[in-house]
This record gives sequence, C-alpha cells and structure tokens, in this order.
Amino acid sequence: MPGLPCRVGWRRRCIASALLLCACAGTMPEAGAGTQPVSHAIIIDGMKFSPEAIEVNAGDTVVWTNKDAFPHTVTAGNHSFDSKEIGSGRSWKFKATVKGVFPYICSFHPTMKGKLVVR
Ligand SMILES: [Cu+2]
Repeated sequence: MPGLPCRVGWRRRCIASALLLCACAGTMPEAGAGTQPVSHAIIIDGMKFSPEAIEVNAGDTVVWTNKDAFPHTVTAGNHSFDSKEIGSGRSWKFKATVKGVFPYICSFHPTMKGKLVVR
C-alpha cells in the first residue's frame, strides 16, 4: 500500500465501492436465469479480426473496433448481421440473440475472416 490514504480518499473509495455494489445488484439476473450478459471486444487491426473466433452466450454483446486507417465491415456469411461500413477508429456493436455458428467476413476485403459462435 503506497502510503496512508487520507480520510477523504478513503471515503471516496468507500462511496465508489458502494455505488459499484448497487450497480451490480441492479442488474443481477433472476435465480436460474443463467449467466449475465456481457460485452466482448474484437479489434480490427492490420486487416485482421482479433480474436478471429469468439464464443459468446446468447444475449451477449459483441463490439468490433476498427483500428485500421481505412473502413471495414463485419458481414455474416448468411447476412444475418452486417455492420455496413465501420470507419477508421469507429466501433460497431451487435447483440447476439440467435444461437449458431456465424462465419463472417469484411465485405471490402473478403480475405478477412472471423467466426462468431453464439451458445
Ligand atoms: Cu476490410
């Protein structure tokens, strides 16, 4: 522990953790409802989806962020989802509700491949 926290700092931390607790309690799933939906991040960088394959639970959200200097898309092979153009530095969010295996590509660069598995 780096030094003794002053009283104000301690109180601030206390309030912060209390707020965190409240936030968690507010989104707690009902008993037996399974796992809580979470968000997964996929980075598009150097003409690659990273991670290339991802497995999520139905109800989870996946966010693709384009770190390349040019636009990409996230387009399912069966067209069940299509981000359309994701500009440089932009993100696209998708809530995975349908279970299945969804290979996807970038429609601008079809050699870019990824796979979304929804359980
Ligand atoms: Cu692309």
